[in-house]
Amino acid sequence: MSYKLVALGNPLLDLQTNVDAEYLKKYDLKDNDAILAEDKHAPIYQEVLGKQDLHLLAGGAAQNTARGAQYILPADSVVYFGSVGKDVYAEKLVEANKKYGLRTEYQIQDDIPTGKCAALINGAHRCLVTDLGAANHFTASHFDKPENWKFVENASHYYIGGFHLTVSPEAIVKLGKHAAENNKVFALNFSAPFIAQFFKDPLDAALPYVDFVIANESEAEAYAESHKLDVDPKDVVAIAKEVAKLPKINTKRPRTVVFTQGTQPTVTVTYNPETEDYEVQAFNVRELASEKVVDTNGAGDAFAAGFVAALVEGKSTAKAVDVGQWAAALSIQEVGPSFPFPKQTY
Ligand code: 26A
Repeated sequence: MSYKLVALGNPLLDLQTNVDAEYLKKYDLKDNDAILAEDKHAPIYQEVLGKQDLHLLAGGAAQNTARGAQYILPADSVVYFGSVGKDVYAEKLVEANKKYGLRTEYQIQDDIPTGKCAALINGAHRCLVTDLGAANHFTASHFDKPENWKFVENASHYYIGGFHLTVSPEAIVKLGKHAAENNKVFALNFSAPFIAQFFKDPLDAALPYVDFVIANESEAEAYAESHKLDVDPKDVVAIAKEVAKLPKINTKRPRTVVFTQGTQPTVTVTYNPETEDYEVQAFNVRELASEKVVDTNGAGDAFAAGFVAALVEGKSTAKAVDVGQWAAALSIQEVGPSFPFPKQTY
């Protein structure tokens, strides 16, 4: 059966360019962050368009993951939902997705431009400043269209970018309910520290549906702080245990929490509510010579792509982490959230 994986997120075009520390400071930006643009950031988009080293790349965190999962899986495996405008930016996204064979079922906004993300690269770090544009106007009603809901019903796995919690928590819960009621696999990425900090309520409302949480160490820390967990905010295993044991609607599946930590080991924690036991595992990342690293924009999305693709293939959590780490290593050797062609296989 085709289109086993349905992904939902904010489709964005990445405007990627190199900047120095001074540029980030001028706009009050951290060197490794992902934020929604405020008015004071508006000039950035004009400035980057004038830069010699500008790359226009298909972005949007969950869209990157969807493209990456389709890169790994057989043809016609992944369908992605989100909202775009009617403009050249959307055409660029369609073109990139076509190259990977990713099917998109966009909700199209007539009068709102496609979202964009200034991906400001500073050495090994990347700061992402997003103007959501049309992506902010996605509505759960898109799934009321029978042709779209058919994809949802047909799929076995769902992947949600946590960034979409700022847009349509209703759409996320709609998919989560369907997954839980039909014992299908539902995965959510925390996406960025600001989601746990400022979108705590929609995040908490989505978590009961989630079988797999995927996040990095700074998102884990933000979760621990915003939820006032009584743990060391640097202790990813302790935080993963807290998240893994949160109430769950589909009791036929345990919850697994996966925390990546850059070049430090990836940690997974699975909670078994019957025995009240935790299975804790740690997996070293693949070593990559520093001169091979082109940029880390999209590394986390690529990890999620490999992880979720392996789940779709019915692989174990351990194998899924391995495929995730393989995909991340591939992607950081490319400019932006991309994979190499001709295609590589793991
Ligand atoms: C709501 N926000 C801030 C966002 C994003 C986002 N994708 C969805 N929503 N901010 C940055 N990104 C994307 O993250 C990718 C790297 O992980 C960027 O477009 C970039 O491709």
